Amino acid sequence: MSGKLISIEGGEGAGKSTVIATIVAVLEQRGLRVQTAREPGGTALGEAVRELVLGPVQHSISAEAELLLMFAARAQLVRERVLPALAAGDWVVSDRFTDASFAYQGGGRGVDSACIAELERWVVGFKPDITFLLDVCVDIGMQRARGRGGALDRIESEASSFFERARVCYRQRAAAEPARYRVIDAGQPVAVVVDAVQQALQAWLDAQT
Ligand code: Z5A
Repeated sequence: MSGKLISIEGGEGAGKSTVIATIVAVLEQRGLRVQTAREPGGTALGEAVRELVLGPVQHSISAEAELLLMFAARAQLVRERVLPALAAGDWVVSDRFTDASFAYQGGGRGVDSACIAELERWVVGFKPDITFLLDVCVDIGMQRARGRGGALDRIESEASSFFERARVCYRQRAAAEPARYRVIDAGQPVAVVVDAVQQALQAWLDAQT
């Protein structure tokens, strides 16, 4: 099987980290070579952008600047890691990808989705082969994320209405692209969420061969 890109999306505290470990394990059990990445991040430039957009800042960042920074990190990740990996037959599991820009900068900040779609076309040029959306209500996700302790980053410090808008956008995108998206009810216990992801992934993998 040729390499493919799998992305995991969802609000904060949705359980992406837990699910990614499961996805990697399923793929490796099938003898596939797997690389993981996160967005923003995954390259030296991307991690520097991550620090810039999520870390404590003394200056303001406009919605448009934030969007372009996300795409700068993505441009580097795609060229430095994703495309070479896929060309070598490796699979890439990414903690967030372009859908996050539609959800957070589009839904959350109100940037015109047509501008984001144009950046996606120009900078990336493709979509993940499959996207798992871990859908959980904002209050529960926030409780989980805050339960881990530590300081909130710049985006985590936004009001819950921002995350509500991002969630609506994610769900609308999933409804518009049912062939690519698998929506998982991430409000359930971890074991149930992991099982749901495993089943959806195995079924999709079986259909690829
Ligand atoms: N962002 C953007 O604005 N535009 C973009 O284009 C991109 C990103 C790419 C970085 O994302 C931020 O960048 C993000 C969007 C923005 N900001 N926000 N919000 P990130 O993925 O690095 O950060 P995050 O979404 O805040 O990650 P997170 O809070 O770490 O979420 P998670 O990985 O999904 O959660 P987790 O670490 O797996 O779980 C959180 C806790 O909940 C942990 O203690 C778990 O044990 C617990 N947990 C997980 N699942 C469950 C269940 N099912 N039941 C009970 N407890 C659970």
